[in-house]
Amino acid sequence: MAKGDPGGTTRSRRAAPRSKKGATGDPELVQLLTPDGERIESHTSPDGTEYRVDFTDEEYRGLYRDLVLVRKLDAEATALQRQGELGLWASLLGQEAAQVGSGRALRTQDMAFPTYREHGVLYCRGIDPIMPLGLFRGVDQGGWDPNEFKFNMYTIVIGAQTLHATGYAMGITMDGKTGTDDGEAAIAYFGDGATSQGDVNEAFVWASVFNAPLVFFCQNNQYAISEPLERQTRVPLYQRAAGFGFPGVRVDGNDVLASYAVTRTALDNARHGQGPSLIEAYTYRMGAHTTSDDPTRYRIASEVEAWQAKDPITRVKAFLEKQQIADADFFAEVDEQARRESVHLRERVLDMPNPEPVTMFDHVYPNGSPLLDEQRAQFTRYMESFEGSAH
Ligand SMILES: Cc1ncc(C[n+]2csc(CCOP(=O)(O)OP(=O)(O)O)c2C)c(N)n1
Ligand SMILES: [Mg+2]
Repeated sequence: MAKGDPGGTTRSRRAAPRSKKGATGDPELVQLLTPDGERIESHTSPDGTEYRVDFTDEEYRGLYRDLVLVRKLDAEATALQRQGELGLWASLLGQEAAQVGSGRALRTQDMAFPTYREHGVLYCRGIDPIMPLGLFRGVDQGGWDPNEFKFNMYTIVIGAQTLHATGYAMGITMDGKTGTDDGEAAIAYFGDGATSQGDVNEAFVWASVFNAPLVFFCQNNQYAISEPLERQTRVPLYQRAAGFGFPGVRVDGNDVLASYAVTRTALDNARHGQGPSLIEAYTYRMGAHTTSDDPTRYRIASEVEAWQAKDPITRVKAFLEKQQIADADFFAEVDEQARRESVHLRERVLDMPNPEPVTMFDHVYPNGSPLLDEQRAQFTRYMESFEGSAH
């Protein structure tokens, strides 16, 4: 899908085939596309907010392409780690719709603060998907410019980025950049486990009382490594927002259309000066926490199978087929593009040069420091001490 303003233009649109209200039987869960690929025209939340999307056929096909590409690139990264080419990989498998839906809902001026798993959002921001692989191969620090792409560096410290995002969003207000259609907003990604962190709760307080233009986007993938959701909360996560004084909404995180709709609404509310909100994208981590984890130790196969039936890509494909928006040639062409891009990704990873060890002192401070210079010199002498030896 091209970067820009999908769902908000006036080109010819495909109306939702039929209205199918309350398909999940859960009025609190925003869903616009069922697991079977049925379109739900709109969803009205208990607070009266109506969610709907209005995409052209081309835009629907674009979302499908995004989903397939990010899944394929992610699978390639997992394979590279298994072959010893990456130190670690945190797979997004199962979370593609939450990431592509929210990522495409961002407007160009919006700033995103990711965790370590947001490869799909990174892709939507127009960043070369090779970038995080350098980080996980241990040959660079990530390498993209957060200001250029409006996508901050990956953050491994659980929840810390919600504070960074809150400070950034408060800055947007101080700069007077809210209140209009082209105002700015920020979005902070985090997981279900992160909601137990002090940082996240402090971010909620600050964003609330300063009315910061910020969307808290929680991907509830049901686990924090091996800890299941019931060890984090006794109430649905989106309801936590009420205690902090801002709205919360739960969306089907395996539904790319609903994820797009709720994020677009929340960001637009924020940019118009209506303050923060919390989105709980209800989803599932289909794979391991990272390549260092073995999920068979703490969850049963039937649970994984139940979520396989809610796969975020299968339902878009079913919809495109049923509505004759895409044919077999289109699906084959997308698969071929995904194959080509993953081969290209692999080739570029294998070509990554190993950095000189001494370069770890670069980029610590913009203008260096005397202490750092001293450490670099000491390290250089240490490395030189090995020259000519067998070690
Ligand atoms: C402050 C901090 N504590 C602990 C960890 C170790 N750790 C890494 S990932 C993780 C679980 C995070 O779970 P969640 O927030 O649900 O995100 P998910 O990985 O499921 O996307 C933990 C505890 C860490 N990185 N940072
Ligand atoms: Mg989690």
